[in-house]
Amino acid sequence: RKLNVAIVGATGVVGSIMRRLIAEERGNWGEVRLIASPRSAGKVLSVGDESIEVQAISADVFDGIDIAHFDLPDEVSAEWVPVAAAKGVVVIDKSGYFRMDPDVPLVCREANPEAAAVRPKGIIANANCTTLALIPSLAALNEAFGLVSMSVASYQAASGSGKEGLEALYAQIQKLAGVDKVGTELGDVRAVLGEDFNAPFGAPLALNVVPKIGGWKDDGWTSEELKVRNESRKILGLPDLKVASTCVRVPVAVGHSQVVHATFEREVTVAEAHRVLAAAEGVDLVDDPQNMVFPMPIDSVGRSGTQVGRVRQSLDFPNSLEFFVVGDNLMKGAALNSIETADLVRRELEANA
Ligand code: 11C
Repeated sequence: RKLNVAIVGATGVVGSIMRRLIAEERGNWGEVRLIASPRSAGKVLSVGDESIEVQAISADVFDGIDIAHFDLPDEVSAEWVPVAAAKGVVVIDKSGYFRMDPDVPLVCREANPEAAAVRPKGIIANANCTTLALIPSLAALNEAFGLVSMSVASYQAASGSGKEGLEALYAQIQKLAGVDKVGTELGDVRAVLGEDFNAPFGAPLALNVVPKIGGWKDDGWTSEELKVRNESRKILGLPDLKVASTCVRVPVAVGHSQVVHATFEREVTVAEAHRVLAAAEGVDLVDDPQNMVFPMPIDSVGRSGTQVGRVRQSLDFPNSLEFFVVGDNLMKGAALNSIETADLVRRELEANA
């Protein structure tokens, strides 16, 4: 029989991409079930040309499901993921709640596909979108040259905060659009937007950058910065990898960009790095800067691969490379990675059936 799949959190911005991606591989699945909060129950959403009614989350709604993609806030996943897993469902969870649990694999197929098969709790975690944009290129470079440390700075899109973030950015742009020379006088952007526009980023985002993503943690770090460090170490299987990360929100709709300074066990030339990156799974090498060919978020929307370019051997650190990475935070950063992990599990379950 064909396996049955559920999308839990089907109504959000990632949920709509999940529905599109599942529609593209519809033939692999039996039933596709859409699940969301009781507020959204009864809505009818499309999966390709099928219309499917959204069901309210409950224990019974997981009956008969083989694999479930969860895209819910951490605290809601914490409650419902174990309920689904207890019913024998293999859960692929996009929240941050289970990622660092030693009994929950954190899977990115370009780095550790084998980890998907070892899931003592029946749960597989999907990493943070910023981490996932880095992993395909880092995994390939690590295998070739031995990654020792990395320092990253992110330029993250508003849609990392979901529908609310995207709508807030558009509303701010609209409000500022007709104001002559706005952004050239101290305080003028805040004065036009008013306090209401501080949500959800904590400050205006239009005509601005905000160096704070996620919650505050000890010693001035943000949760996002710690996720990049902890999750990269776990996925790459490098528990001692030295990582420095600063995460910044920029007024971009979709696509998380990152500047990476990565240090290897030996000297790495640009030609060597290009050769590895050009062959790497999940990486599009986009590196012809003289012709203005380099990764940019507006050119990465909807693409499956992560784009890598501006590769340079560091002038003062011969063992280090500088490069620029862009990944669609809703695709590889969320929906696509979950789909790819489900593909590994589906093949395994079908082979063992
Ligand atoms: C952002 N990366 O751009 C965050 C959103 O751990 O999955 C995703 C948070 C997470 O705001």
